[in-house]
Amino acid sequence: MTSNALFEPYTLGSLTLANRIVMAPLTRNRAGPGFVPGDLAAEYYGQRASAGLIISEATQISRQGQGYQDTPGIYTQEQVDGWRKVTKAVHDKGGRIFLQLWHVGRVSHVDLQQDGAAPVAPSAIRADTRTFVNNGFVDVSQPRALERDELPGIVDDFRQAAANAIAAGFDGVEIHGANGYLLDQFARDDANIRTDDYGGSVENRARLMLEVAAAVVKEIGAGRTGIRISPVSPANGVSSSDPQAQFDHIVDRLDALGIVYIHVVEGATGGPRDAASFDFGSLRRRFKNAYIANNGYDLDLATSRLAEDKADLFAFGRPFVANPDLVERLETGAPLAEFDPATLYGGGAGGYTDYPVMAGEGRP
Ligand code: 8OZ
Repeated sequence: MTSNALFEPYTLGSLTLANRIVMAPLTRNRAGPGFVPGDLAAEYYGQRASAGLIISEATQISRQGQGYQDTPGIYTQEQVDGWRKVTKAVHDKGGRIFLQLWHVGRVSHVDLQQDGAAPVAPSAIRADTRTFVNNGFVDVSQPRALERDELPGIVDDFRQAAANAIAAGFDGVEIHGANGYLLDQFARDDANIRTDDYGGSVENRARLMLEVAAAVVKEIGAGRTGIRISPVSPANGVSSSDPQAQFDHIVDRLDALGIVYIHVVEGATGGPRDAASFDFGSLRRRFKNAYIANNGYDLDLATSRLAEDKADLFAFGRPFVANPDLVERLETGAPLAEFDPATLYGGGAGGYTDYPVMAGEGRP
């Protein structure tokens, strides 16, 4: 085997990662009552601990921030205790894990909200997307626009969630600023038509995301704070007229905050990498800490992009579903297993913890 720097250790802030392969956040809809991650989640993440870094599934910071059935939270003591089992399982196997902090904004449904309330959004514009609720896919509900005086409370929910994540034993947090959820909704000028200081200009539309990042940094430290962005992804029905200017600005400000990584979905989430013309190199050049690249990477693309210094770390999502030992398979050139789409969202151990590692000498 020729040596490949992808499989060598990487220093992320004060952490040493065993390799440059990151497990991307994957929504699996298997939280128990109270939106608490259970023992199966600990087993699932523990099985995948050979990733250099695991980023957890998106995890709501509040009841209001939930948009899908059976996704886990990080706003109650029971949830913190559930996540502690997950972080222990990963750490016991020498892995590292960040928690992804999530507020879905308008990508929600009244049946998931307290007392059937409307989901919240920058503006009262319904997203052209669907969510998973009551065991089926349905159109999202009509949202209401957040009042300006509600925004500090949302920033504080992110801050508290970050503190809770550290209490649960996570190595850090990733702010979900991608895929058409609340912070991305604020950034995009088709979802945000506010006339106050959180809408309009590039600076105003970035304000909520940057306030959240600053609050999380203040709470847990820049070395434990990352963020995910998807500048040109149409995921969950967002688009914008000026993504380059918007995200160049955001990344400049994130760099000034000193956060430890930006995790960039290049292209359309889970779809074409060349969905729109956008200079991702511009984000890379603006940001001194780690750049995690995501979207449609395979071994060859990650290897060549690393050699070209286009990214530091590479996040693989769907391949981790059916390949708990993905790092070893990539390193040895072993074939990858395909996952069963029927068991991706919801259910129990089937299609979750029962994908085997490669058969071979010395393995069970
Ligand atoms: C797939 C299904 C539900 C949610 C994302 C959190 O796109 C998600 C998600 C993905 O970031």
